[in-house]
Order: sequence, then C-alpha cells, then structure tokens
Amino acid sequence: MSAHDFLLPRLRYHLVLNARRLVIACCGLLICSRPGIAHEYYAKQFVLIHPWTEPTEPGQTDARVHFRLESITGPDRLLGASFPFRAREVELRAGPDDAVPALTAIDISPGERFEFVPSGVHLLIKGLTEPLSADRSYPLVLRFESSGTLVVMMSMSGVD
Ligand SMILES: [Cu+2]
Repeated sequence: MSAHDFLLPRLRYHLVLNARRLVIACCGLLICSRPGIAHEYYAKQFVLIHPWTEPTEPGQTDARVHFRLESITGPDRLLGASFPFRAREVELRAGPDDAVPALTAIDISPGERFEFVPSGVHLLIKGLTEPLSADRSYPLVLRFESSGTLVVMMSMSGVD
C-alpha cells in the first residue's frame, strides 16, 4: 500500500466532511435570511416554529406576530417580548380585539401544538419607529419563565 493509496481516501473524506459542514452552515443562513422559509428554534420544553410578521406601510405603528410551538414537553409561560431598536413595546394579546387589555403572561401547557395567531393569543408589536421591509428579517426577544430568553428571527411572510 503506497502513501498515495492511504492518503487519498482520507483527503476525500475530509473534503466531503467539510463540504457537508459548509452546506449546513449555508442552509442556516438561507433559512434565517430568506422570507417565507420555515425555521425553528429549540428551547428547553418546546420547538418554536416559523415566527413571522408582515411588512408595514410608512406611518403604520403596529404589527402582529405569528408563530407556533410544537412538541411541548412541559408547562411554561411567556412572560414578555421585545423588539429591540425598532419598536416601543410588544404586547401579549388574548385575541383580535384591541379593546381587551393586554395579558401579563401566556400559559403554555404541554401538548402537540400551540398557535400564536391574531385570531387567538398572539404578540402585538407597538410603536414601530420604522416600517418593516418585505426583504428583511428582524430579531424578536421572547422571555419564558422556564425556557428563559429566546431570540428569534421573524421572517416577513407566513408561507412556509
Ligand atoms: Cu420560517
């Protein structure tokens, strides 16, 4: 067995391995930066899937946030959220009626699925300082009682 026979397969193995790592890294970037692609975040007790909101017009100061939790293995509570640099506050809402006072927390019980949608419990971004652009993604900070703080990137379309 020559040195060539010994080294070449190893070299190939390393190239394949590194190429695979690169592909995985690129997928992560694409998933986070391209709107409308389903993306997920793993927390202690659940998986948070596809946080998104919609582009806003100049002068529009509110935006509603959608996402869902899946594979919820234990109880948790969403205690608050913030949208640093771009909004005054993020409210926890019980439903579509803005006359109903904001919630102080949202209880999450174990189960298959928990949806945050404007027709039910959801987050309302208030006091936007700049319009939200369709070709961007934006960070949202979520604070859970048990799972701690989670920073997620919102895409600008609900289409997975
Ligand atoms: Cu997504």
